[in-house]
Amino acid sequence: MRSSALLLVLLAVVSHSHGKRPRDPLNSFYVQATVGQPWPQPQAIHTTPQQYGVHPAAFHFLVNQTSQTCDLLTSALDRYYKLIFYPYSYLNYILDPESVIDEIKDKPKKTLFDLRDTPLLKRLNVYIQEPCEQYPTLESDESYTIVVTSDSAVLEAVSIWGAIRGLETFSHLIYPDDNLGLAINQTTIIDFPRFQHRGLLLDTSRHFISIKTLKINLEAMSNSKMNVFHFHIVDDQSFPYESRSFPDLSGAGAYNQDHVYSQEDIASLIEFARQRGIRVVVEFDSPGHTQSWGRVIDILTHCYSGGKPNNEFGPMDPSRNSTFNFLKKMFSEVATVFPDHYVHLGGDEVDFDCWRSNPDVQAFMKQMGFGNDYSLLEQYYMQKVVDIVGSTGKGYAVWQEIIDNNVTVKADTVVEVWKDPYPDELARVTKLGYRTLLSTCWYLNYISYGKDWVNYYKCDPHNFAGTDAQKKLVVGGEACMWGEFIDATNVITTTWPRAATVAERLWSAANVTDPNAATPRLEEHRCRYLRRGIPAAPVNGPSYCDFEFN
Ligand code: CP6
Repeated sequence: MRSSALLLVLLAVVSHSHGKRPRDPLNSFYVQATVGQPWPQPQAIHTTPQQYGVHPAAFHFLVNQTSQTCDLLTSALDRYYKLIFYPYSYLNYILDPESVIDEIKDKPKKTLFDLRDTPLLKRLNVYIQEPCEQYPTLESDESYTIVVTSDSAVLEAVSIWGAIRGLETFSHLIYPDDNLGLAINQTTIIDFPRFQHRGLLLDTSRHFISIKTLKINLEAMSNSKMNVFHFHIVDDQSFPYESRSFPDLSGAGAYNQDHVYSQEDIASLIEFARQRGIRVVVEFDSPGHTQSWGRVIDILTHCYSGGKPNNEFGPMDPSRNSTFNFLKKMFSEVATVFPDHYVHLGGDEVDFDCWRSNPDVQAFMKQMGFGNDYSLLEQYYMQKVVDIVGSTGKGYAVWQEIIDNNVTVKADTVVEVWKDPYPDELARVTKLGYRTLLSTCWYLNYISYGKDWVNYYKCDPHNFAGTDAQKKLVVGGEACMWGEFIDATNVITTTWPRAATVAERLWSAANVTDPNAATPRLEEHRCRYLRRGIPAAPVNGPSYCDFEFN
């Protein structure tokens, strides 16, 4: 960033920084939250005990005269103003912008008259260096600095995305205070992410999740600076994506016609994500995990037993041209509907038994000289799919099996590691020169008693033997919430704040690893979620929030 000298000075003092502490640090029977501390931990933060009052009638955002600006910035400023001063009304407002802010419930407890002898923070000056991009990308710059001194604060960023991250941090610095209503301490922050890809996977095939709940999840992601929504939209059990070219896919493949995402739904979700600097990377997993696709279109392998088709179906049928003609149409549509450069092509857990049983597939294997090695057939299928998707101009992400089975993919392919032992796999994938993502240790769908987040917190994507060049190929990671036991009743409470601990691992410096130091801040973060209307579950054992969820 602009002032690396300042960064060094700040890093030198970061260990002395003293935000507000819990009120009763001696009580060890329950966990107490910090006050005004951001989550995830910034790269460098220095605060002093000097407090300023923050009042809705005295404070405003200002875009610097020489700053770049755009609709993304003006709407972010509007949102953060409401989030800071009217947190109880905020979620309703963003889900339905026509709804009115309930100022009676949210009315500030202090008047400006009460605060007449208090130093007040009057403005945050926002400055963005570069013209806004339309959509965030893997390469986006999310760095920012915040300086809160006197009655003015300054937020500087290279890009709109950095400004959005900085506004989130700014909102964490402001805390409810008995004397001042809302307060902020004198603070300097220099911040940037350790990893570029900080994702969360939700699975909408095993259980449908409404657009409203997906938006609440996106809001929760932006509160923890996560920036990729991995939309595992279809799978064996259901096909809720309403395709323009193949409407019958959801017609027969969805659980029912209320359990479908229309093109408008998808567009509104992508826009909601864009406003928060979140990429939507959609996954159309194949050749396995495609049973729901096969209910109306004849693209799956017909399985045989005793020399006859047995009415069961396997993975996509690579022996028929019609399969690939279908995929060409399907993926060229997907390329236009989802603006992100990347599409996730899946490729995991392909079962060879059905392929083995089918005489046409057997003949094809012979014709291609694959012998009995069905991983060569998988390789052949995947090669065709990546070429099809590559020709639409898109890049792609795949699950690790694709590389394990020696498929050659484009140099910008992102390989997602999900199996143990993950250090070996990260070493293997990066040795081949591919970019990679870690998800193995962040399978949030495993639910257990106790502080399971400590294990997420300890896991690190650089925890493998490799050169610096290999480490640079790790672009980040993803928390995965598979949907077998998850729907709108529990997706938010089960994902949050557990995913936030992954978010801190992926954003904060490599040496931010102490779960004991993180605990009071995580407690504050969870209480902040509640205050903002997001039902994040308790994860630290006994505790309370000043604002409990009702
Ligand atoms: N569905 C798909 C799944 C899983 C995967 N792919 C999965 C496997 C093991 C666990 C959780 C989820 N349900 N399509 C693996 C990438 Cl523990």
